[in-house]
Amino acid sequence: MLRPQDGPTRETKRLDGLWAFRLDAAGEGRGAGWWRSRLADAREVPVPASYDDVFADAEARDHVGDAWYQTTVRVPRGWAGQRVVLRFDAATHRAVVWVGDVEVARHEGGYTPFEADVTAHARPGEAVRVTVVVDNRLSWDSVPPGVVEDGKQVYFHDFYNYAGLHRSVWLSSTPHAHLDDVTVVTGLTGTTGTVEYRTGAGGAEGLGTRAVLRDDDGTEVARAEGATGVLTVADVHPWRPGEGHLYELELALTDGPDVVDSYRLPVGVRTVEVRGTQFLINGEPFSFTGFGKHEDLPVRGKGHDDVFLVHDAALMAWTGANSFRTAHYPHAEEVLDHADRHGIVVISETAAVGQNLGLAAVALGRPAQPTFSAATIGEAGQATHARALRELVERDRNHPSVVLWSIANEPESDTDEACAHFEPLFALARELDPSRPVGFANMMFSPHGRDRLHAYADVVMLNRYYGWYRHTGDLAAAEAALQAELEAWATEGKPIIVTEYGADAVAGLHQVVPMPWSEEYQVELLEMAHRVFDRIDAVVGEHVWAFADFATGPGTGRVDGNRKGVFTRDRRPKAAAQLLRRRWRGEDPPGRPTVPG
Ligand code: BDP
Repeated sequence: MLRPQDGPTRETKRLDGLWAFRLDAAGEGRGAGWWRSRLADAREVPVPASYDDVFADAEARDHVGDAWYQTTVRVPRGWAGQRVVLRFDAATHRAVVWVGDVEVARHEGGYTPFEADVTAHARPGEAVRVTVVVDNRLSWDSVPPGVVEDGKQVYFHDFYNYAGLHRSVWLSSTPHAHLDDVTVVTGLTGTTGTVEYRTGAGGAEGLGTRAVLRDDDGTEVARAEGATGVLTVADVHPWRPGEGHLYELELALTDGPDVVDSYRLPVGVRTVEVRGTQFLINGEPFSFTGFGKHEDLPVRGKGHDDVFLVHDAALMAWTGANSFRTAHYPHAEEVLDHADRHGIVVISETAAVGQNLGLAAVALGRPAQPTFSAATIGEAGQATHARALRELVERDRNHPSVVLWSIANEPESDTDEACAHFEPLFALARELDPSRPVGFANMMFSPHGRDRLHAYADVVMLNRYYGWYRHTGDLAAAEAALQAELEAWATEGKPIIVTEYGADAVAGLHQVVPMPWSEEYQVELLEMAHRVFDRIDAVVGEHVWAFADFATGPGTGRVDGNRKGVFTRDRRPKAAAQLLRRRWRGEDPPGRPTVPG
């Protein structure tokens, strides 16, 4: 699947804006055929956005089940004779789509795109009705998992279950003979770069394929013929952290001298490799500094927003962060495009979070249940996880910013059943993308000596809360415990990235003698962790949890959401932001905020 784009042979029309909307907690719409006519009793909802917080009522906020979206779009007249495609960048968590009266698509998984060829149902020059039903329920078979009990959605992860059309919706045209897939893998040998490309096409029998690579000033640097090939770039300008140099690969389907279809893909030439305890980018050791980051905003929920895309990147740059993890699901593709252009390094994660009922028993008081079993996450849940991983890799594999796949966040990782669930997923990730390392974020209950999944991973990724959930308020004990555990992990001979560490802090709560929840305690906890990281060579990454405060479900440990943000939910810095800037940029605040790139 290729993303919609405007070019000599393709056009796009974004369907964002206000759509008609109706909640359907009783689940009547599917039986009654609500897509067959104008949605009755509808209110307006913005797309893209979560619907949960925009209406200021509990009905939307606590909704469980179907929600209906509808709009009308006029198919451009100029698209006559073209193939017309309808695409959703995300519909959380699953959707069915109709054009007019006809079902055109069904998709499971809230954070990856899907599309339908709607040529037969969308006549150029005419208006068509597009109806979508989005279901926010989580089950044992979904990723992430959950259960509906007494009409209430229960889930085992620590962020609000926002739902809706979170990203753009597109109508687009392509020629009937069209490129429909491209994969690039890049290499570096000395000053020479290589771009290995593989294309797929539909209805293109008898047509040729041409690949032309241009530098950012438009100069052609390499060209090849064929659906697959290798382009060689002398004196290559690599993509590297902090400098997102991109070439442009123009692919064309050709009929003799004529171009039938053409598609452009930005390409960063870089390599990623794990060697011993080092994480190498372009053969050079790389240390991750940055955050675990949610897509989470007041009112918008998980709706993508370019304002905060740019603003959050500016704030991360202000702290000196060079990277972030897309916790705990694939983020909007615009975020990765931006990271590509600005040399921001990304760990890309599936939405497999909360696959840990041992943790749920302790943290949420859930009954003890096996996580991976026929009655809980079984074969169907495993198949959904595999599909989510496949869709993530297929979506993100051409982004130079993405250097590491995270298969899951804090799953159960110390049982035979966990091994049986995960071993095939690690194999799948490697089969889909042999060019990137693979890992998962391990949780504290599975320390070194107990965890078994790290054996499959290239990188040890640890979420550790010494000084917060353990040794609360006792940073001396926390320091000794963190040191001992990291030393044990270092014996594995793999790079260690601490993918989460941190403390809640309510902005404005200050204490001379720091206690948990104050800004000072958050600073002291981070300083403690940094002392430990600096003593252990195998630690090649520190991602503070979290970039900003974010919404969660209700809980006695949450004050209007999770407060482990270094920034508040409205992006004001806590004292910890200043500390990170000093550590990561070596500069004393206050300084001038800088926009990356
Ligand atoms: C970790 C999770 C993260 C939570 C965090 C916390 O990976 O999603 O928000 O802890 O408790 O367990 O703040």
